[in-house]
Amino acid sequence: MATGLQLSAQTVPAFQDARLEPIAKKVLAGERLSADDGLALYQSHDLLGVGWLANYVRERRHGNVTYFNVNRHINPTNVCVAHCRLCAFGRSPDATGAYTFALDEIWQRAAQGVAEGATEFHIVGGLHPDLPFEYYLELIRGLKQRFPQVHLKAFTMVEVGYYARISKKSIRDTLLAMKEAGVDSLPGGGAEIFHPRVRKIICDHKVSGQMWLQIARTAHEIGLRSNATMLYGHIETNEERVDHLIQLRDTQDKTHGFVAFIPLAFHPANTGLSHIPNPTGFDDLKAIACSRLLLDNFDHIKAYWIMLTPRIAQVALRFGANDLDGTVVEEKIYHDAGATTPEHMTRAELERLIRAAGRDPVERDTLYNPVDRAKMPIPPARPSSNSIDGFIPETSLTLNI
Ligand code: V47
Repeated sequence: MATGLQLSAQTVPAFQDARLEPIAKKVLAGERLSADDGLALYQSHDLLGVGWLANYVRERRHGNVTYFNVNRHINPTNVCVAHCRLCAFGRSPDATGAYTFALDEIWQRAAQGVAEGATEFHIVGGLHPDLPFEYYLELIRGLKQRFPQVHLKAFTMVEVGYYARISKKSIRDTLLAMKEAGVDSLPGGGAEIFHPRVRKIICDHKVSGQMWLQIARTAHEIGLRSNATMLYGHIETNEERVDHLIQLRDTQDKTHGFVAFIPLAFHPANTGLSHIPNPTGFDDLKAIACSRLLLDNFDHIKAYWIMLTPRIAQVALRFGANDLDGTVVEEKIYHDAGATTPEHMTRAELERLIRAAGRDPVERDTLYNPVDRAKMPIPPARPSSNSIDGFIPETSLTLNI
């Protein structure tokens, strides 16, 4: 996209933190930042300075454009054998609130999503002890057959690792079977923090960080693109955050398969780490800005409004983010962990947040192709939730999906 923005060295502000000055020189020259630079950015209290630099990079790449999509999350089961301390979503099979959808229930949810104009189903769930790999393949085949126009972004690297184990297939063959069934790309969840010290405490039974990266590399090799995430705000150090981002950047240099990066703020309520306080707004904006600056080979940084709150996500559009994620509709992972945000935002509400930040909203599909609603059947209006964190949707917008 053309930016139309004039950015020059003369516009650089006076930084409160002198350590940002050599980093600013590199950023303006388009040079890659080192791990030490990353650490200095994370350690700096000059949030506006760090944010200015991230916004500079964001505008150089995307100008004023801010993306969002119309999507539907589907979580087939919350039964999970991993019992990660970070998670409030997973349940033992006999625990209160444990559920597993029959395939018919999934078709129904998906049909509702299509009626609302969804261009993407985001499908992730627990590691169920009894469901065979075939259940997930059937789920994907059934969705593809019924809704061929909808992009299926399904199953994290953690789920892929688990399916390979239960089906006794290699990672590559597992991914090939998923692709053949109709998976179009993979979401970025389960990455958490790659460092083994952290993983041992927050998600001991998940695939290792190295395995997560290997599964991502294999997916990219067979033509399945994916997102990537980092869960911050629990027990990780700044060094471990930087290490995580650099490992993603190294992988992207090799595969170019990552589409977007999403920093995920830890929500402690109802988890095994509930004594940890929630990350602050400062942490959230820092995470967005540092990832924009270090991940120079990622096109897109998402401010996932569900976990950031619509207000912080909106401000993040001036701290390096160029995407707000989507309409979502039904969100369980964060809401089980105490999120107080709504589970759904209409297209009009997303557009309003973006416009109010002085950005230009562009509806995209999963792979960031613009969606032209004029060429698509207009779905029936869905009643708006009417108040998202104090935001009243614009009534003049015609699509209310
Ligand atoms: O993998 C789990 C995280 C992820 C908690 O790819 C928690 O487009 C905070 O990956 N507090 C799922 N986080 C969400 C995710 C995602 C979201 C939006 C878009 C995309 C994408 C991916 O949420 C999990 C885990 O890392 N998570 N529990 C918790 N208590």
